[in-house]
Amino acid sequence: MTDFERTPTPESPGSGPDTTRRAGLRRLTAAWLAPLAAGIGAAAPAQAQVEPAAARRTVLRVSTPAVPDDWHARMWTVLRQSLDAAAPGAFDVQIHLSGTLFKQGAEPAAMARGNLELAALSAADLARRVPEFGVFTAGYTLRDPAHQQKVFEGPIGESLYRRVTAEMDIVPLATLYLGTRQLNLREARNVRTPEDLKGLKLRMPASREWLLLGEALGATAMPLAFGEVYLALKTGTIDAQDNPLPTVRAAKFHEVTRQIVLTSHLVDGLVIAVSSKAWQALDERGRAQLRAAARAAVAFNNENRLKEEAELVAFFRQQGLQITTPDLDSFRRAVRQAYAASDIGRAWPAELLERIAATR
Ligand code: KDO
Repeated sequence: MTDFERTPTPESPGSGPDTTRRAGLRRLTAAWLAPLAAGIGAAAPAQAQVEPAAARRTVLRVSTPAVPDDWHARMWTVLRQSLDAAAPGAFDVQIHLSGTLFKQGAEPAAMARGNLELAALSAADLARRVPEFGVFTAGYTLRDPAHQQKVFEGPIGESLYRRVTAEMDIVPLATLYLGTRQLNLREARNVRTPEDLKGLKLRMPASREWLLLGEALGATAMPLAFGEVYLALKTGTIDAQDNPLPTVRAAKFHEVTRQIVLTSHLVDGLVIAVSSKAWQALDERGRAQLRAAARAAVAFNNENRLKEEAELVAFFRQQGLQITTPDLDSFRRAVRQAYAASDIGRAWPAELLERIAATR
């Protein structure tokens, strides 16, 4: 499955004087050809029948930095299939992978501007406008995938989703399990405590929340886009990266690294969201269909990811990587202290963290 179909963006061909000239030319050619077409019959009427139906389809553009082989890239095809089955011909889901339409982190702004309809957004993306969402960027907040799903499916998720819609003009539909993030090192080293990561150049996604997490783990955090990580590991620009194991495999980071340290520092998730503009253009039925399709996509992703996550330690060992487990208590302690000392952590309502911890 490779889905790289590109739609015209405002910057790309499709507007401007050149297009106007081309459209004029097309009209002239059509006028010139019309008698001929009428003479031979079929072509012109068939065209006339197709166009109005196509014009009524709801276009949903998806942009994601995910690589084609990762579950949260493949799930978009499940979403498309679910919509096609529920409402044949009603939706046109256009999937752009590997950051080919918008770069990582640019999706919320593109959605608010009306240039993008669907995306899976990180907690760090959402925290920019809804700071409480940042609690999900903090190490060791969520216990495991089941805890994550309970929190997002319950009153906490519901009220945070409402805040996101009010502040960002996007409507969250469901939250997927991205996996549990682990450290992945270019050269093997003995890592027992955060002290052992001192001086290690650890790539993190580019936002202050992500960088805080990298520093809290004891490393020197360096911001870099996901699409640049493979090369940076290969050339030694960075010493390490962190991601869930299924992503390490899908992006082939194991080819350019020698060790995985099972810190399990973040039970990570992404929020599938639609732009408010696209949402408002749908009737009740269309909204229910889209919500159900997002849930089907999440179920597909979660099921496959959990299964694969359980198998990957053996796979990476086979590939020659060292897999080690550090002293997790010392990592938890260091992370807790780092967040307590930072402005970002102090800004989160303590009551929210308590309610998350109390969710069973
Ligand atoms: C990454 O850049 O490390 C990250 O895992 C961060 C996530 O929030 C998400 O953007 C993810 O990349 C992409 O979907 C690529 O898998």
